[in-house]
Amino acid sequence: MKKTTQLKKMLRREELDFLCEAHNGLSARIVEEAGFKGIWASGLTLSGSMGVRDNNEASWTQVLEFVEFMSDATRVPILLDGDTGYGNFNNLRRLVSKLESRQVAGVCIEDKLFPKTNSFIDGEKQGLAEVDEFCGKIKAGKDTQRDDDFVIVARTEAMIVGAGLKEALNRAEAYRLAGADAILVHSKKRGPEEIEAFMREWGNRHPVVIVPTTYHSTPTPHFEKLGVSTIIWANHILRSAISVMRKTAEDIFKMQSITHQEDKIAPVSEIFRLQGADELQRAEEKYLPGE
Ligand code: SPV
Ligand code: MG
Repeated sequence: MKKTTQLKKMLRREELDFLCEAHNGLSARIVEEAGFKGIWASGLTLSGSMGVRDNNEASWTQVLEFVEFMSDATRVPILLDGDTGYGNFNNLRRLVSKLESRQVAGVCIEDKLFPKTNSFIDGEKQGLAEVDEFCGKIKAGKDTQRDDDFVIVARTEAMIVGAGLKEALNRAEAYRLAGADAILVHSKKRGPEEIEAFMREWGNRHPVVIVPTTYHSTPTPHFEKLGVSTIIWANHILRSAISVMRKTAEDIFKMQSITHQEDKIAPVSEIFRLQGADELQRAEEKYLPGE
């Protein structure tokens, strides 16, 4: 099944599904091998892994290059966190074409202003896009895609900026009518109250995606009962890598030796396996002239 179709079906299914964050080809492959049926190419962790801020400091073509490596490395669909679409409707049109050509299954765009700031940094100070302008962007994206199953998720930041439930619902409905395949509603509360309130009013009008980074202690089945379609675990692969990389670097620095690391870290052969080195060996035997 095409990656786009897989993602679209995942969003439309009654059952709860999950996307897990990855930020390069290697982490994407690890997430796929763990069993995830889809990948979130997170703006926060893509930028973080590049060593820059989540403020559109990396250009959209740099993001595209990373997500292309991720797409090449995996068979499950990738939903790119496309921030605001990196500009207006026209920038989004070009992004959609380029993502399709790289077999990226969908893009999520949020109703903030370019250049955006991460939702967990001074959320209240951030401005929202005009509803009509954002709806035009969604429509332009949908009109551009050549594959009917390419997915555009519209994300509202209404509750992040403190504009409230009513604004979030109005925006979500406008984005649904504009043609979005799903609505991502974001909250930075420590508990699930905003999501609960949203889901109660929204019903099952259209698939809803959530990102429970701050309200992580709510048991997952609760969200299924609320009717949430898909949960994104948005940043945990990079965060776990940071912890282990730091510990390893500090230990090696202190010990001036690597010998005590050997049983704690992946063997070199695991890098080769994840890179698919064996396929190249077979291809060399087939295509290179013999001795
Ligand atoms: C991301 O993973 O980049 C997201 C989710 O957009 S959040 O960081 O919560 O804004
Ligand atoms: Mg993001």
